[in-house]
Order: sequence, then C-alpha cells, then structure tokens
Amino acid sequence: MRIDILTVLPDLFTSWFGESIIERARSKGLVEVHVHDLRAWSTDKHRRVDDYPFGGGAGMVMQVEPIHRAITELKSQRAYDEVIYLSPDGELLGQPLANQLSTARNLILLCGHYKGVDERVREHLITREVSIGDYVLTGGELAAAVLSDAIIRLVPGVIGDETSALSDSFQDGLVAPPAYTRPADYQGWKVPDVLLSGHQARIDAWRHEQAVDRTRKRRPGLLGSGE
Ligand code: 6GU
Repeated sequence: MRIDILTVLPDLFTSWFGESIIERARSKGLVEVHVHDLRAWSTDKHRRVDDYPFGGGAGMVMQVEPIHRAITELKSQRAYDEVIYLSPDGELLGQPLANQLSTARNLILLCGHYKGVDERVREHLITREVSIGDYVLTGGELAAAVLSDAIIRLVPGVIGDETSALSDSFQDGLVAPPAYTRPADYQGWKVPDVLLSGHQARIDAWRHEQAVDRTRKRRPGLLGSGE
C-alpha cells in the first residue's frame, strides 16, 4: 500500500511516521508513506497556497491550483483508489471505513487548513471526505495521521501477532475484554483466577462474556448495529 499525504505542514508527520509501528511497516516494505509539501506546487513567488475568500469574511482559503497540480502529478505516476479530503464535515471514520480503505493500493490524503479548500477541489478532485470525529481541529494533519494509522495497522504483516488486528476492539462489534500481566497479585490487587487456570476454553468464554458485558455498559450503541 502507498499513501501520499498533501499538506502545508509536512514536518508534523516526521516523528510520527518515523518512529511508530508505521516505521516498522515501512522498513518491512509493507507500506510507503510519502508526505508532500503543497508549497512545492505553488506558482507564487512567495510559495503561497492560500488566498482571501471571494465575498469576504474571515480566514484564508486553500487555492485550487497548487492542489490540482499536485494531484495531477501524482495521478500521472500511478492510479489512486481514492483521493480523500480530511474535513470535519466528512464521513465519520469508524472501523468499517478503516477496513475498507486498508484494501486500497494507493491513496491520496489531502489535509485542509485555514477556512478549508476552494470548493472546486471538492467538486472535481476529491472522491471521498473523512472526519475523525465531531470536534474541530486546527487542520487535517492529525486526522490524516489517525486515518493512516487505522488503515496501515490492518495491512497484513504490519502487526506482529497476525490475529491481533482481527481481535481488536470494534472488529467484532465489541470492546476489548480486560487484560492483565505479571504479577498475578500486586499488593493484594489480584488477577481473575480464570486467567491463571490454564483452561483455554474457559478463558475464551470469560473474555467473550467480559467483552459483551463491557460493551453493554460502556458502548451500548455498538451492540446489534451490525457494524
Ligand atoms: Cl479531518 N479536520 C479538522 N480541521 N477538524 C476535524 C477533522 C478534520 N475531523 C474532525 N475534526
């Protein structure tokens, strides 16, 4: 899988993609993440990529031309499955969308800034708009990092334990059961006996019960939604 990120703040991504599990995925050759500075496609001598809004009002708008030039150049090099604009009014990111996007070969993620992008970008260049939640961030960069992480960890081989991505919270519509590690007794705070019993069938049954119970208490909306 290859992800191309278009942003005016490329440095924001270096430590995240340089040091996380994503870096392991990159060095194993499972994913490529390319972060591009949109200013590289600016035709302005000051490398500007934004301008005042027609009709007036506060805030700047990201111009169509640099974004068009960037996307056109990338598309001339390979076919993209989706060109995604990260926007608070996009489709809400959930596990089903992450699952779907994890099967893509090539994705472009466009990070908005200021008052967003010229609407013609959305009309003519974007195939999908994604929000990571109902709150407003200063720009799309964190959302692009979140979306990339959610997608990349689902690519086969990225997570060491092959089963762990499938047994995630949400993957089966349930939150995760509680987990414990040594010591079995920490100053009187004890690990449930069943986990020390060695009976795998009983342990699996207990974990499932706990997951259902927790989901009912914490995230009842996940039960019976079919997602
Ligand atoms: Cl994608 N962008 C911004 N600016 N705020 C957000 C968001 C995106 N998703 C949730 N809030």
